[in-house]
Amino acid sequence: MTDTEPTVRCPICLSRVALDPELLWIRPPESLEYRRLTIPPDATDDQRRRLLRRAKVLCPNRIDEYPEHYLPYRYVDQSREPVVVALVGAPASGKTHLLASMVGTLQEQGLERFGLSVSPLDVDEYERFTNTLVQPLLSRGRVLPRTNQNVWEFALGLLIDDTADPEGPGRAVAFFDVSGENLTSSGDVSDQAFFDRVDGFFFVISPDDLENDQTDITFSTVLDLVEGKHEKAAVLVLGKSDRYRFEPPVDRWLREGAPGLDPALILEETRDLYAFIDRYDKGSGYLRPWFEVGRTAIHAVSATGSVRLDDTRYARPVRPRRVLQPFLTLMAMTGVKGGDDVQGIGF
Ligand SMILES: Nc1nc2c(ncn2[C@@H]2O[C@H](COP(=O)(O)OP(=O)(O)OP(=O)(O)O)[C@@H](O)[C@H]2O)c(=O)[nH]1
Ligand SMILES: [Mg+2]
Ligand SMILES: [Zn+2]
Repeated sequence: MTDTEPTVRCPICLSRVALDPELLWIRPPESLEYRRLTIPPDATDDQRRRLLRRAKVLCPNRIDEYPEHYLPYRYVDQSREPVVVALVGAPASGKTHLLASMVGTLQEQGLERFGLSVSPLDVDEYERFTNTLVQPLLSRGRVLPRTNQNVWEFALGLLIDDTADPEGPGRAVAFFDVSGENLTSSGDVSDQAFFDRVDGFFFVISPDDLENDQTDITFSTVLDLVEGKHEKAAVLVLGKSDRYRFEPPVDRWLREGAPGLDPALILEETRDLYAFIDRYDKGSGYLRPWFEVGRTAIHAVSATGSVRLDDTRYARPVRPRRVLQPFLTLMAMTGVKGGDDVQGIGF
């Protein structure tokens, strides 16, 4: 990539972003302030690489529709457009717990056995995510706070290498986790420009709403506004499925573990859960993503393993169940994980 031909679009405001190695920024995890990063001209390649894992680029923010914002250097320094993932679901459906438990489980287990190697796009932001969400949930059994209304940054950025493709440069993947409240009105959703750039969705189903015959407004608001859905991928996530651990067919899938990248098993789980959701759904729109998005699959997960004790704590140690499965399936459906054997994933 050259400085004159920026290839990457900012997912927050959709401006093209050029890379100027002379103008980089940094924000240490304990700080709120951005400051200039100067890389000494005599730095070794290794030193340079280490610094660039913490560096940020100020977005030109062409239309001035959004407050000033920064992107990780490694997001901008890509030869292919990064992949953008959005979590969609009602307030309190469990989006943030899902993302935090996914990252915690990734840190613990990795995905090397499935041919994926995952690293932070931006070390400082990743540490911030770990300190504020992953550790409190998984190490201290804390209930995470509900997501703030106005976020102008993605929650998490990862660099994902397909180890079966050693020549491949890896893909940058950005995960947006906005508050469910912000997904209930068309005005608020259209204010979030990243929805015009999304490649993959997690549509998180809340069992409480499903059982109470409550229509999911967030699914329909997003699906009504997003264009080109046939080109996109979505995993419907039956969240909080610890609630259904004795109920067929969810019990079986919780007991037997996860299908990994086996297309036949993913299809079997998807079929089972489609029938399960359809039984409760009674036309409330929970299956709309299935009909409208190009490639879809359905998985049951539990981000916590059990219900919370009170407003702040979980009764038992937090043990996520199957949270890496939606991640893996979405990486296969968005092409981050390539290869003939995963072509059949997504229905
Ligand atoms: N039983 C159970 N409860 C869960 C699980 N995941 C989340 N919860 C509960 O659901 C509530 C909301 O979780 P959040 O992750 O904050 O939900 P959210 O969708 O991010 O909510 P907003 O940010 O307001 O849109 C919390 O009280 C959690 O305790 C789970 O896997 N099982
Ligand atoms: Mg949230
Ligand atoms: Zn921007």
